[in-house]
Amino acid sequence: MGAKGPPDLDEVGMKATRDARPIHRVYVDGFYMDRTDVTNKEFDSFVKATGYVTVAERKPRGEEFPGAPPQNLVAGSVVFSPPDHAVLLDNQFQWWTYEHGANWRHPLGPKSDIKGKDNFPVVHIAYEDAEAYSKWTRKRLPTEAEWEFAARGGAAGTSFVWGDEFRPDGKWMANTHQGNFPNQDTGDDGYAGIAPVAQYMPNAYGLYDMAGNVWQWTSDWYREDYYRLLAATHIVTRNPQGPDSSFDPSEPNQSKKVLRGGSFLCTDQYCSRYLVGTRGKGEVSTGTNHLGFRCVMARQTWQARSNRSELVDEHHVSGSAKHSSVLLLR
Ligand SMILES: [Ca+2]
Ligand SMILES: [Cu+2]
Repeated sequence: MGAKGPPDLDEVGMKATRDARPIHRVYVDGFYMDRTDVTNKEFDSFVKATGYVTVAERKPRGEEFPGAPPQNLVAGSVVFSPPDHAVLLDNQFQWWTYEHGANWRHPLGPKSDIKGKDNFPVVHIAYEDAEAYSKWTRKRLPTEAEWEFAARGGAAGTSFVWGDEFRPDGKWMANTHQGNFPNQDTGDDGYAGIAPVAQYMPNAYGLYDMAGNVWQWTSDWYREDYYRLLAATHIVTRNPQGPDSSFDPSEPNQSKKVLRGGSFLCTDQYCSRYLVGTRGKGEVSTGTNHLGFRCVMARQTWQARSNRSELVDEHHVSGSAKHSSVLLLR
């Protein structure tokens, strides 16, 4: 696991590969993974069946935010709201706003909706929302290692989930950001902002959007030094589950899980997180309009559930995660 990148990457924006080193081997057992991110339509079925209310739709409780004036305790979520002019990339609050009334049904705020967007990834999903959905489908969230293994599609050490060239034959392979970040999104790749799922080529395992479009939750706690700790053991960890707790030196009081994949906002001007192996992080109760998820299922669970023994599309893979196989849910 981990990411390589051009050496000057360390000097740009968010320093994409600093917490993704050293590159080290891990082992993961075979599993099934959703081909796409969970869509609005799928999430809607869950909400209809269970009456589930997402974190962004709940009024924040005073006890959780001692000292906050009551008028500030309003349900909402974080929305990308770019300035109309170029800004220094030193403060993300220039382009992120807490928007009252923003949630999965209203991704850009109360005046927006998801009509006609059934096949868009669901967004404004906090970690517990993603977990609740996973349980309802009798799946679970992937570990960070499972996610990266699946994303690499059987190729070890490439820069992107599709290979080493960002645009092979001039083709766009993922929904990322073009134009000047953050104030201008030219949509050269076909989409300014979010795209429906599965608009670009899948990776070699048949998984769509494992780079770009929306970030995806994993079940691992985020620690900046986790790869150094794992690598220092000098053993190939089997099915790593992440550290026991979260620690992000830049925001030490927040509990964060690892995010993977990058989003429609990723650009080499700032975060470059469409590079496979790079890591993101998200505070567990905070959703945004560029964060979604997909689920996995253990091989045994799938077999028991589908009541059949033959495996669909099994790949035996060498490379960074030897002996493993990824099994795709269709
Ligand atoms: Ca785009
Ligand atoms: Cu990004």
